[in-house]
Amino acid sequence: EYGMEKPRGYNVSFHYNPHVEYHHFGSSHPMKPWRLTLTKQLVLAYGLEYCMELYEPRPATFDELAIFHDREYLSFLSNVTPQNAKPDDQAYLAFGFGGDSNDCPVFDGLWNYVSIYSGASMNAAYNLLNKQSDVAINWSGGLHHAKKNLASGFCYINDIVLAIQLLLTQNQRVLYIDIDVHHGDGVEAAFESTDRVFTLSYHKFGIDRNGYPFFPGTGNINEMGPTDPANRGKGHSLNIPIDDGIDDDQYKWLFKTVTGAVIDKYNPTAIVLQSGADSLGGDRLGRFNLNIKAHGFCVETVKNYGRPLLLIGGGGYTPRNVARTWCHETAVCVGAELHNDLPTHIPYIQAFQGTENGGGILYPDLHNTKRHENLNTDVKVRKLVEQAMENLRYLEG
Ligand code: TV7
Ligand code: CA
Ligand code: ZN
Repeated sequence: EYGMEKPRGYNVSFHYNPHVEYHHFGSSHPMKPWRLTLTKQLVLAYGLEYCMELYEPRPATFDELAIFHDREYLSFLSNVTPQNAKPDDQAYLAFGFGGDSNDCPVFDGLWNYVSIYSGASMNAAYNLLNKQSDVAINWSGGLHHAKKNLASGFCYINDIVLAIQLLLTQNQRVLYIDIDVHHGDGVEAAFESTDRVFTLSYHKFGIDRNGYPFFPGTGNINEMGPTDPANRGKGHSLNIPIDDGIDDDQYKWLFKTVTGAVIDKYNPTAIVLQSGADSLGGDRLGRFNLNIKAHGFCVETVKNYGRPLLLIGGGGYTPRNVARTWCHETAVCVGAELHNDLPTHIPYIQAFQGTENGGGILYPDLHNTKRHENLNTDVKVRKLVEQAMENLRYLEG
């Protein structure tokens, strides 16, 4: 079907509203929207804007967000401010704000922030629908933990669910792939009762020394969606639980083998890839030991299937490496190779210089076994693939 099309230009679009950068979760909070400023600076410094269409999307509206989210939740989210917030209020805690961890703080401009990143994902999805783009990119999105009436894990609005809902208007089957180090639980939950979306997440899974499960604590290999045979969504989720310290070769093999099998069996007409950069080595919250090019290998692998692709961001808590990775992956999409020496005449160049910050190059070695020893043996990784293949048998008749 795809091979029959006559050759034509390959279009990549970049959907970005710079106002997203100016929001702050709080000084000690690991989620830093200015990592998007760094990303944009690298993309521009390498001249990648000449290889794609740039869009500055408007913020999503209340009604657009209500296609997935509950109106009572949206009313709360759109009205709450640091000044009027009552941290002991029932609604406040029930909707996932504040709490002991303060994962989802109420900060200035919160509503503005969520409508901007959501508007960008929806704008990107529309570009795929009207065939203006083959690949549409929104690095400000990918907030995969948000539920219809609950903020969770730094995520308030689930822009991924909203974008997939748009893609479903013209696609019979959408594949969602998630390489953020955390389980893509919100997207999985939103589509658990349909066979028109297949969700595949790779993530760290397990109990830590302190007795807490790695967030959000779900996504074991046996979690494949609903178990009721009458539920159409049965078997339409695949979770790949991974231990600390996985290296490039293991991850690349795991990703290529499992993702390839899912695409072959499910045959999606559109793909959404959440490319959370917290699966890199040296991430402040992550546990893996991936280098930038191994992370980018996942993007390249998916892109090469030639289906309409929505590429979105997600986690990523060491900003300089988030920027490096998303710049590299933008280049992968347009088919450009980037030189390793960073252009020096760029704003914020100091963020990338010095041995601590990656020595002024695009591809520093991030593999660090001192920080996270590799607990994944090759035998374990092979067993995981075997179990994943076994799970995929549910997709057959
Ligand atoms: C998509 N890890 C989001 C990932 C969300 C992870 C968590 C923090 C954290 C929050 C802070 C903060 C932090 C240094 C790190 C279960 C608890 C934590 C018991 C004490 N510093 C994405 C969410 C995760 C907030 N949450 O997938 C303000 O780390 O683990 C938890 C929750 C509650 C119970 N406590 C442990 O990447 C974007 N939060 C500093 C300030
Ligand atoms: Ca994941
Ligand atoms: Zn994450």
